[in-house]
Amino acid sequence: MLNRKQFLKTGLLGAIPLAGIGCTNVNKYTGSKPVVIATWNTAIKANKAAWEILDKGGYALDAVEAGVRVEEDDPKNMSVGYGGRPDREGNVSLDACIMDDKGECGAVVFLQNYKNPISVARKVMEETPHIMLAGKGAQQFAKDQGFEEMDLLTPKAKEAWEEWLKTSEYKPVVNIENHDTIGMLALDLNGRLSGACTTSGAAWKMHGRVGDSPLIGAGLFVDPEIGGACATGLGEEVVKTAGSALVVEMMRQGHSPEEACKIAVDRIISRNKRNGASLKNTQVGYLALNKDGAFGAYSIQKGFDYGVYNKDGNRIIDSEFRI
Ligand code: SD4
Repeated sequence: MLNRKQFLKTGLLGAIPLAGIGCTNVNKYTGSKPVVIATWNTAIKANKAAWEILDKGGYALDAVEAGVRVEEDDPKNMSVGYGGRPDREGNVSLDACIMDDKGECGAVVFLQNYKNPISVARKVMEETPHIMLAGKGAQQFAKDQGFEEMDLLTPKAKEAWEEWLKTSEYKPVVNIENHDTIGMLALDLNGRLSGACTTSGAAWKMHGRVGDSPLIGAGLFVDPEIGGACATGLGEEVVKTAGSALVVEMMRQGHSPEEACKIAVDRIISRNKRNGASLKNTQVGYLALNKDGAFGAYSIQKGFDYGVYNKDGNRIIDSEFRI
């Protein structure tokens, strides 16, 4: 699918049927289902796993869980699951949340020693009266649910941490140390929307720090009637502006997924501007998918990309950006 800029560049805009013409700021392109989208270029593998479920008519919730698990299991992805970069003290702690087509949700924060927080989050949603479990309680719950306990610190992540210890400076690097958290949104053939977001959080974070990724409304939000959104990048900025909920609300008001993401990015920019703060070293990227299967993205800085798998195949798209 072409994004808005590509439409404008190729002069195809006039030929494409637009929904909501006549209403200001409405710029919604026709989507298709099933479709899955996910943050960063690691999404190719993750989206493939999700697509295998969607293509058979499977459930969007199963698709997003299976999709993001691919990255949780992969030690090469150092922002998620097994092999994730540790905190300043050398501990790997994971955060994740999941949301289904009924608006139900589950989350785990500061989970240690279990590599698939997304599946633990799903169990929280399905097996408990709660939404979120943290720390030792989440760990105990994972154990009780039969998840396998393991050491998540790989030699490569340990080496990177030891290197960092030489300076011990907490200076997140745009698109590098906050890279590769996976947020995924899927719409299945039956029109069911679901989303998942999972991360090891900001590299070299303080022990106990939790970011946006497991927070419903910040790192992920799904309104089955409207669409879903997820975030990646410096979580503190996303939380301060209730990022993913804001994106969904903007879609509710008639904005296209890309426009909705742009508004949420602009909110971060204007907040920082008001406070005289620089965003030079800050990246945040949003992804959005509406209930028609149209999608879009927007980031603060250049360098954010995302994967889409729909009837047109599995590919990576560069996000539009502000700076
Ligand atoms: C966090 N948002 O914990 C996450 C980090 C991230 O790609 O997105 N990394 O702040």
